[in-house]
Amino acid sequence: MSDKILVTRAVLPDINEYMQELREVWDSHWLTNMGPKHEMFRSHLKSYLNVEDIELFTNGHMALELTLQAFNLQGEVITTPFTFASTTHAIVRNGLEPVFCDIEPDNYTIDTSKIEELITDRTCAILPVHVYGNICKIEEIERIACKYGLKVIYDAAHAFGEYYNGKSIGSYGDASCFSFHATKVFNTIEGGATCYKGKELGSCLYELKNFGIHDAECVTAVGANAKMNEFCAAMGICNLRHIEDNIEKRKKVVNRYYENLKDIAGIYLNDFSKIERPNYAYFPIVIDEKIFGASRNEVCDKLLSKGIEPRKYFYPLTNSFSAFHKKYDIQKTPNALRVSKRVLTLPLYPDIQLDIVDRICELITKSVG
Ligand code: T4K
Repeated sequence: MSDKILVTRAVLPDINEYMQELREVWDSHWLTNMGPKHEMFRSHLKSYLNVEDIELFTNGHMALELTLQAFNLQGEVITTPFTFASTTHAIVRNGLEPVFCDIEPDNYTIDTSKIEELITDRTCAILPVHVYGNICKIEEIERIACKYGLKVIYDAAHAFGEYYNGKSIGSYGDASCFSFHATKVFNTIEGGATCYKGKELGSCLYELKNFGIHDAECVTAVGANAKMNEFCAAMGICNLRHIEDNIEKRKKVVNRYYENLKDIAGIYLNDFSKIERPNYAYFPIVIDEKIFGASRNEVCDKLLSKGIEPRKYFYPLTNSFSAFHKKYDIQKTPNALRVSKRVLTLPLYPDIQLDIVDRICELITKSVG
């Protein structure tokens, strides 16, 4: 498409490997509606993620939206605004009210010390986000949820394959939702999944992604069409074979960024050492203009002028979206506001050349003055 270095680059298997899977799809003429590739991928994924059960969806957003629907919630959901539009939209599209909690200043996940003050008699759930693969304070969230009888649905879109306390990240909460979008550590072109426990919830998720159809003559819910098709499932089967290799390559890129940027005053790096099995999904830097000497926007513009496209994930905050007509006070989430104005996510994908990483870091350093 261009010689630009973009924030990420979709990971693809060898085309022949994918063609081999597609040949079977061609032979079967079965393209979607939970076909053989869907079932095979689901089974491989369940064992890779080491979770009790899993349901596939057409994308990560529908996994979130339909999982919320499956719990039949009403009222308020405590969440964070430092995330992709999807998290907040999934709440609002279910007729629920997002209540925005601030984030931790250092790992950008929900600040659990501020959750309880937001709980009202209308609170029904907490929807925390493992931003950039940084794991939320799970024990504290569980303690609060248990005390107030709340559901916990994790947005684990960035946390594919990660672990916490020896357990798969997908096994926490009432459910955890992943994204397999083209831009993610692991992709199925478009795709997503919900990890859950219990047959009843499983049947509900299965039906909700297929219009709420229970059987040919019985429709029990107003569901959506959110089924993963066979082409996406086939991509998942292929990409899953190479996931460890790709994460290892990402690690090398992250290490190189670290070597180059770790001692620069005013640039704060994500602490991957705190993650049990990091997937190196994103490389965010937070720039303090007063100390570093140039602002996030100046650094971004400098890189853009040289054909490098970092992204401001996640700016603006979701609670400031014009879609909500100033309904939410962004001053109530000051850490989120501060980070969103200072964060820049640098290019990261398995095959990015290390000399390009060096060049990006050099340009960042030279942004000053
Ligand atoms: N929750 C969270 C916390 C999320 O971050 C997301 C998605 C979701 C939920 C919802 O999951 P999904 O429904 O999307 O499965 C991208 C992704 O589209 C989105 O999946 C992701 N988060 C978000 C953080 O980033 P954009 O609007 O920035 O994408 P775009 O098209 O600008 O692409 C970014 C870069 O990726 C491009 O510069 C180049 C590269 N790219 C992109 C595409 C589409 C490729 O290399 N190949 C491609 O096919 O949202």
